[in-house]
Amino acid sequence: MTKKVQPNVPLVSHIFTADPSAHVYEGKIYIYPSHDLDHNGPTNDNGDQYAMEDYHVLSIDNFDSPVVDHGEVLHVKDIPWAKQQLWAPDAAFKNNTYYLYFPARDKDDIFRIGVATSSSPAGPFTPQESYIPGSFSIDPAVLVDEDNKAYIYFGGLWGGQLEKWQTGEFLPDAEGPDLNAPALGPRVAELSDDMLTFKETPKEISIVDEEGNPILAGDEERRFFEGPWVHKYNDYYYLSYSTGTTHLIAYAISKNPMGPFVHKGTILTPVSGWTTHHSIVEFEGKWYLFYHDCEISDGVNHKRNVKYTEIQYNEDGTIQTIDPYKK
Ligand code: FUB
Repeated sequence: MTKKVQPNVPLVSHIFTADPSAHVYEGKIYIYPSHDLDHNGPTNDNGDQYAMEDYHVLSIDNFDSPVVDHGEVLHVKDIPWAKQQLWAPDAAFKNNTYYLYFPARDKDDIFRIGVATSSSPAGPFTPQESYIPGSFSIDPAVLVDEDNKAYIYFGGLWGGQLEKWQTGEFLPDAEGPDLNAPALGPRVAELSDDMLTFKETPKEISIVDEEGNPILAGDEERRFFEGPWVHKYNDYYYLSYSTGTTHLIAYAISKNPMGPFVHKGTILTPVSGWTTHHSIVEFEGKWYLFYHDCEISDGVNHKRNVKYTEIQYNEDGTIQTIDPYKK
């Protein structure tokens, strides 16, 4: 157990953590992060530095409480289909069961998305024998909507391999679209009622500007890169995501969980380190952004720490941009 949490301060420092997916379960905030490995292996655009092997679950009773680390809840050696790289996970609750969705490379080095289940939000989680049929790429995020339908959003460029799936099959040498062509969007699929398979072939989400024109691949301040997250506010679906190379968390809104989504602005300006990855959650009437930077390692990209800060909406539903280092 660590001392009381504070905004914009690493939640824990006894392990490296990243990609926090926060949810309120049983009246507490549960955080499902990646668990960064302390190693000196290769670093490249393929993401080999992110060599994670297991997941821990963190929780806080509220924002005046210490953080509880519930320990290792799933290890790659216990996932029959997975070879390596347990990247950004998310959790969902339905059917009286907690589901952990996670990406990993399969035995052919292709990223797939798996599911593991538990009767407790703190795990441990038991993985399914195989990955979700038809799944690919990284960064799953699941929204269980008010009508109890569940949607899984996923995708990531570069190491996340999304470029390689443009035809619907894995083409190892495929490149991203021309810079003047529409950017690749994250994928979405409704989940089956048992939450273990896709109900349909995943669709590509279109992100457009205020005039309805698709955001282009060369528009790196606004185009999707990785880390999709969807939350609901005032009957709108908010899709937020990392812009990767420009290090922003951007967002777009829609009345439909499958889009198209209209780009609205920036939620978070760049943090220390190359990546950030976030989630947004409501707790006791306020809204919070969980994200990561590299403060505890002084900027080493694969030794990250999760943090949180409050977000504010304007009256028109837009979100105020946060500078994570502004005092
Ligand atoms: O943590 C590994 C990868 O880095 C995640 O899957 C991406 O979103 C980025 O944060």
